[in-house]
Amino acid sequence: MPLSNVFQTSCIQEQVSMLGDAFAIAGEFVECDTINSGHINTTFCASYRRDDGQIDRYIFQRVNDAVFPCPRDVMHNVEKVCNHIQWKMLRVLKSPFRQTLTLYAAKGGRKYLELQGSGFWRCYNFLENTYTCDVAETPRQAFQAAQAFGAFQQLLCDMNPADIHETIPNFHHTRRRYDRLMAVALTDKHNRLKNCQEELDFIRQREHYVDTVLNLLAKSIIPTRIVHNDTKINNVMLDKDTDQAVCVIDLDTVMPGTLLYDFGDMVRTMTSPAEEDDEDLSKTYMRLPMFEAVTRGFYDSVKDFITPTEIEYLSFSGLLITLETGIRFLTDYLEGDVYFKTHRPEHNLHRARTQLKLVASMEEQMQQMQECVEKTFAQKD
Ligand code: GN1
Ligand code: MG
Repeated sequence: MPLSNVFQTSCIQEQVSMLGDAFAIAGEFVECDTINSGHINTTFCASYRRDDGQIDRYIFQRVNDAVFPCPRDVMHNVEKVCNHIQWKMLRVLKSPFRQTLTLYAAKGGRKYLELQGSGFWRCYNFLENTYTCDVAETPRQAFQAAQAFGAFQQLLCDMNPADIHETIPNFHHTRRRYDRLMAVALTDKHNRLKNCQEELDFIRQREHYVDTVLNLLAKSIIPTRIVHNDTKINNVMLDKDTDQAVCVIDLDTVMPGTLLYDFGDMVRTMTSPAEEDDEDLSKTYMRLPMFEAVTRGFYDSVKDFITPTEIEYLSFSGLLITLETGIRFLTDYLEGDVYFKTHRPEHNLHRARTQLKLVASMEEQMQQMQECVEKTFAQKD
């Protein structure tokens, strides 16, 4: 039976087992688990037993083509970035391949498989003895993750921007995100505005933030760089024994942008002790020691190329990206949960609330955050 037919008729275990063959994976399929941490793509970890009994694991992922209108462009970018990083690791850093993602080729040699009616699939190496976390439990984890995202940026700094497609145009265009929320609130198609008027007002009172970084970019006061654009703490694999960062993952949104977007999203996801969707808002706040760890880790990797104006806006970027993410969750809530995967009623509203709580907490501590950045970046070594 052709693979695309299998996908229309069978259970997920059977579907994933068939993928191994399409990606020329050696061995017999054993089992697969769903990985539920991402909000966008569908991800499985599958294991295969080789003839000598050894079990190998692989990551299979279906690219969400509602979010990424052109998955071929996404795959083009991911492949370019993986190749560039592998080349640099080997040629410049002389490091082994553990730190890099490898895409497997599918039938025909492309690094993805297109199945009629079942979308775009890719297969990555599974990084053994690593883990991800949704919340930073120790400053070491935050330091390691921030250092890794900084190093990722350094690795990409000599990539040709013409090699990278803009897979989601205006991804971090905070002004457009804000205007879209206001437009969606006005129509209120799902009659949900009554549940989030307070949140909408909170955002409206912060409209003056939304153009700040866009203006810096437009006037070339800060440089446009190729950045990761989705630097959630769970997009770094950490070593199970040492907590050392091993590899940056989720390369789908690598696009031109600013380093401030990456720093900002780290502050958003590494400083709060609560998960992004925790309904108990008293648990969400900005922890200064974690902010210090993020700042030190990032400093360690970017100190040689970051510009003074970028440094000046680092702490503000935490506030901005957290507000922007709150705006995006609230927009999706009002639109009827069409973008982010949700796992319970009001899930997007709960997510939006944590973001806005975190914004308020950062506003209260902005001066300390700023002092921490200045102190860290004033170092001589
Ligand atoms: C999505 O794919 P994932 O779960 O790492 C989203 C990010 C948001 C994040 C919020 C393509 O990231 O932009 O910041 O959720 N990715 C896309 O948790 O929209
Ligand atoms: Mg992602």
